[in-house]
Amino acid sequence: MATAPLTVVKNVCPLDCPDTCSMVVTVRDGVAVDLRGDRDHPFTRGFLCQKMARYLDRVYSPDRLMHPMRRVGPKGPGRGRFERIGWDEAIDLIAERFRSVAGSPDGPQAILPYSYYGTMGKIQAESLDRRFFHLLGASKLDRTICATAGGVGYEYTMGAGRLGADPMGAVDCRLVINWGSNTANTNSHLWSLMIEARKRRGATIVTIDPYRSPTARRSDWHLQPRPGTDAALALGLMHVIWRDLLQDQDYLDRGTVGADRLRDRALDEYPPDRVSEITGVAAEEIEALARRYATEHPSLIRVNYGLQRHGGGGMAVRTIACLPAIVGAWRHRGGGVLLSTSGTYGLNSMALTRPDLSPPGTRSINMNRLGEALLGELPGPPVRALYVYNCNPAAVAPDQGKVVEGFLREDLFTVVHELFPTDTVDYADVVLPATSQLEHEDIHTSYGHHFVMHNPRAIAPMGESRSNADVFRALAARLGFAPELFPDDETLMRQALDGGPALAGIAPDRLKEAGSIRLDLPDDYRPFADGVFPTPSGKCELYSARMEADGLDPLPSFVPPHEDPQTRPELASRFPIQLLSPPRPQFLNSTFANSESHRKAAGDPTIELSAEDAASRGMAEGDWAEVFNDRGRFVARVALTGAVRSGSATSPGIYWSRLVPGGSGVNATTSSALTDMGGGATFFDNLVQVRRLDGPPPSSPLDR
Ligand SMILES: Nc1nc2c(c(=O)[nH]1)N[C@H]1C(S)=C(S)[C@@H](COP(=O)(O)OP(=O)(O)OC[C@H]3O[C@@H](n4cnc5c(=O)[nH]c(N)nc54)[C@H](O)[C@@H]3O)O[C@H]1N2
Ligand SMILES: Nc1nc2c(c(=O)[nH]1)N[C@H]1C(S)=C(S)[C@@H](COP(=O)(O)OP(=O)(O)OC[C@H]3O[C@@H](n4cnc5c(=O)[nH]c(N)nc54)[C@H](O)[C@@H]3O)O[C@H]1N2
Ligand SMILES: [Mo]
Repeated sequence: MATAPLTVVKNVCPLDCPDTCSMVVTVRDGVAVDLRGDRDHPFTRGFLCQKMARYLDRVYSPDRLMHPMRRVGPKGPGRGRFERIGWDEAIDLIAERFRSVAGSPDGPQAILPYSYYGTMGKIQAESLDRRFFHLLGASKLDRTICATAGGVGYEYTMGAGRLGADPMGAVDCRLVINWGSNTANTNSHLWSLMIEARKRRGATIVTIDPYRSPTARRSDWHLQPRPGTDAALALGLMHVIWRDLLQDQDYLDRGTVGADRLRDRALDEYPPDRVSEITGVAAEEIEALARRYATEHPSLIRVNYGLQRHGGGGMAVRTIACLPAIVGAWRHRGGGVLLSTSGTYGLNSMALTRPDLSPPGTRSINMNRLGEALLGELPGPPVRALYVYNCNPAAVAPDQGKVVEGFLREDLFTVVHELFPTDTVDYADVVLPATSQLEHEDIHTSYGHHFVMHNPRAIAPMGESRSNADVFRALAARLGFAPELFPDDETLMRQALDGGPALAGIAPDRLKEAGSIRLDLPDDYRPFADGVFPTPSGKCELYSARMEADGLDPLPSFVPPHEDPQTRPELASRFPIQLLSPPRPQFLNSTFANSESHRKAAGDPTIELSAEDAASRGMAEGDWAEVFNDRGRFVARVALTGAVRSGSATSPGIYWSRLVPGGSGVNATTSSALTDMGGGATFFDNLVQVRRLDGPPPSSPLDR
């Protein structure tokens, strides 16, 4: 905490974003008065995104939750339903309820923790919370809402889910492909390196996205496939590369297994004409991109999350991950594919989270099936107590109608630890106030660069707020758990950093002093330049025996979306529009969607339609429309941006239901069906119908 009247500290952006920025914060008399991007940090390079530039508004927002509360009114949105209580009473209420559920015939597995990455900090997001729920014997949560489909597909191929090209090397590239990646918004510091590559090396920036996203608009070349058809597109590229003998045969021979079998499949089954039919991308474009990809080096494919959120998302990422090996892109500085860098760290997450403390045989619940879990549709005991932190599931989880129906259960005991009165807080029995990133200590890794970072506490906690780790210490003490398993932050930091070779020499003291330290990696980091991969065969597995053993196609193939108009014509006759719902640049998932300035910049919820689809429904720009399917509905304003093809639509999110007309968000229509691998979410695999709303839009829940 600041003792001198004026201090300058370096904090770390807590958001779930690959950039993990270093922020310079000025504190005067204990109050943070300025916050900006760190000029000295090699990846942050002096700028913050439009969301975080106003983080101080969030820290000092009058809407912050300032003290614990318990529910006195009915569950659901509406004012005056909570009353203030003290921390002791709150901890007592939770401990008592956990004890009684654990001691009942349903047992401790009727308790479910539910969290994601409201903060990415290791201490606040995955340390004492895990230990606490393991010791309690609670159900485990499979954290699948974001990255597991592609992570598993990539891992089968490469042997590690989160090792890839060095993002800093993007500046050296001559060809950059944003594949299902809205890089300009969701990874803006990598985008700035891509722009620099364009300036310095004349790099061509390509974007592959069914939506003409801000990134696509600013690229040199935009390919616009039908949603969920990326694996077919990648196989079409392979067809052309092998047909025209453009492959890097030396790299294929040394660094891969199964090249001949993959070549045969690509040549036999994925000629450009057929791929064009599946994807809607012209055969000439497929030919042209294949030729450029095979011959222009260094080339980077930034494969991100957009294409993973479909039924075949795992296979799509696996297929794309094969491409650099076929053309030898890994040889070059900056070349290859980048999904995530987080596997480079080797942080000791076992020591932090202690999975050994969980009783053997404890069930795991897939977080994408929260609705089913709360409505008793999954095997095992019912969920009777839920503890939510770092997450806003009432807004972000799929099949919102089901999730809300579950949350409304009178017999469900729900705790929500939050900074703000979110949609999820509306259903809480006990609300706990959380600290912001300036108010607690943490350490950070990143999934988009290679620095380890320390976040000091810069100001005192606002009101009575407490950090996640502090609350678990208090709960553990009340339940009589061994205190040595709930040590101070310093000890946790030391345990986490006692990890793999890339962390050599990075101890808490040195990290605190430096703020940010690059992992012990060569300057010219090229993880697979020599064709050696951490797979069972030691090579890039174009053919995967492990996939075969797991009952999957061992070769890359096209797995259509669950709700694909080509393969589900009967469904598409009722719901003809494929709806994508990626985040808006002003929001971070649902974070900031309650902030006045961010909401003003974002405007009302919109649905972007093609002019043709709008006209055939009698809709014009700005009209309110109802978007619906068998799962649910939401309302949004029609926007004719020219950014989508007929038959698809985009509704950027994620708005809070309690703050929008109609009281539900885009996730009222999304499905809790899972991906082919990794149990991932299929948010963008979503057929809907759209109709014009006559008259004014319905009121929002808080207007009632
Ligand atoms: N501003 C901002 N930044 C963020 C976030 C945020 O909410 N706001 N969220 C953070 C988080 S948690 C994550 S996981 C990342 C996500 O980062 P990105 O992966 O960039 O995420 P999206 O914007 O969801 O999807 C990227 C693009 O994929 C497209 N897409 C959808 N379906 C398909 C498809 O079938 N094929 C192809 N080729 N493209 C498709 C979408 O139209 C979208 O433009 O961003 C992080 N950064
Ligand atoms: N339709 C659709 N749905 C999506 C997506 C999409 O693109 N389309 N994106 C998906 C993706 S990629 C993701 S990652 C998920 C993200 O879903 P969430 O992880 O729920 O992310 P946020 O909406 O940012 O909510 C995080 C919450 O954590 C709180 N928080 C922040 N710091 C702390 C802290 O220190 N302690 C506590 N207790 N709370 C804290 C914030 O106030 C915020 O309300 O959403 C998914 N949902
Ligand atoms: Mo995410």
